[in-house]
Amino acid sequence: MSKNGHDNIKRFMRGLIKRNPGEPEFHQAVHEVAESLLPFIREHREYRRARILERMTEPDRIVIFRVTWEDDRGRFRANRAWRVQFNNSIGPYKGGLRFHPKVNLSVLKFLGFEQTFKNSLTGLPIGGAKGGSNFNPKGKSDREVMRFCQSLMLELHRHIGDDIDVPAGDIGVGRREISYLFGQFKRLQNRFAGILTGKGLSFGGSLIRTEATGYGSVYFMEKMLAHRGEDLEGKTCVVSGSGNVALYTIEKLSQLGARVVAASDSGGFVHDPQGIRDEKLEWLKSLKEARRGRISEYAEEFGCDYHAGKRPWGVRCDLAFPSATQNEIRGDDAKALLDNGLLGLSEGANMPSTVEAQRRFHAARILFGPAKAANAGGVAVSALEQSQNALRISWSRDEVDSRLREIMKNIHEKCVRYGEEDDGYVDYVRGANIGGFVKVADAMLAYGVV
Ligand code: NDP
Ligand code: 2IT
Repeated sequence: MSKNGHDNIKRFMRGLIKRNPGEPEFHQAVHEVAESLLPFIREHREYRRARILERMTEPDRIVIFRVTWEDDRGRFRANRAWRVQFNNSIGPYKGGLRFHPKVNLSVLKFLGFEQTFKNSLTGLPIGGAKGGSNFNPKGKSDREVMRFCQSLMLELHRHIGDDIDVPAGDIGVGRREISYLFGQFKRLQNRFAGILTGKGLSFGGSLIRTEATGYGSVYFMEKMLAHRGEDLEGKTCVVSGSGNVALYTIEKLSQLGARVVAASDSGGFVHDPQGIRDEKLEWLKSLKEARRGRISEYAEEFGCDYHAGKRPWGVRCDLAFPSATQNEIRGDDAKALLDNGLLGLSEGANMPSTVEAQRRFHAARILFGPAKAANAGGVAVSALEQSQNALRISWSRDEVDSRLREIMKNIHEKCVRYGEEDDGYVDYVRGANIGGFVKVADAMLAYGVV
């Protein structure tokens, strides 16, 4: 990039940081996008004149509220919750809710900003949002989680709706939480509508939604490999996390002939050189989905190594699937992966690679599938759930899965269209950023000064 180009980004970021002090995750997400987009915008006068990127980095609105609830011992508890409605230019706001003690406004703004581009990439009519709370579901009883969710919905229901904003799950928010939230919404508004996705199958949920993010991340990797004349067969893989995204990434990888040798949680990682598959995978699913146990129990059950307090990136692999949280791959982790011969990485989590890690992956020219492309399968099937709800029908597993495959293929094509360089190398980061930007930006231009 020219000196002028660098100065341009610096100037833009200075303004953004000044307007949004103390929000490092938000700065990081915008910086990555600005690096791809500012040179592109310079070549398109209409976007420059309309100050599109300045406007796209300002959320439409943010709702912040207190959630008061009572724990099992009768004590009063208070948490904070947010809904960041980032951009509804191409459809109603859409994006998950995260319950985790480290949730703050910076994290939710980065997630909402990313969501706007991701949702556009799916080709479906969904705007970008994110929300959540600093509530920690770990160690809470089902009743406590229910009371918290009901109290949260008491406020949130005023701000969401099937044509307004449709939340879903994310870290700490799965089927149980969505069910409590949906039940409370229905009670408050006396109407049954698709105002949340990831619902139970008996009350409007879609087949494949549970699997969609993990499956989609693997389908995206398949497409990147195919573009280089390779496939998944026999590849050794490392997955981080053991939650919703990780479990179904592992499942699809093993179905497609790859071997997953590591998985993790916030306590550490397990290394199973034989591969996490078949009855071992089913055991892990029930450990995490039903019993809410720790990954260390997998090592005890199957007699493999457990590394407490460590991330899994030192394990030799061909392919990596970070599927836990933001900034979980640091510069030294990226170096370890590359030194071990990493071929490709698909980001199941949102922004799992630090700036330094991304720089190393880019320099090594590996297949790097950025989150907004690689993990878009989850929200895409959420949008399919919305369509089924609106039509009051349910599609079969095969129908939803084949639509998901088609969507991931189209996202891959968009990334290639905007990210392919003269020598055939595809910069998927640039491709996803520009590919996601154009549709939203054109809608904003059409609306005039809004
Ligand atoms: P879950 O809550 O189901 O699982 C999260 C997993 O990541 C758990 O294994 C958890 O371990 C681990 N984890 C969470 N925070 C940390 C941390 N700070 N350090 C280390 N490990 C951590 O969440 P999901 O699987 O739904 O989400 C995982 C990632 O995927 C997130 O980045 C999310 O934004 C992204 N994503 C999710 C989508 C979805 O459809 N659910 C869609 C697209 C992206 P522990 O249990 O010990 O906390
Ligand atoms: O980050 C994400 O894309 C999600 N957590 C899923 C959002 C959704 O609306 O399904």
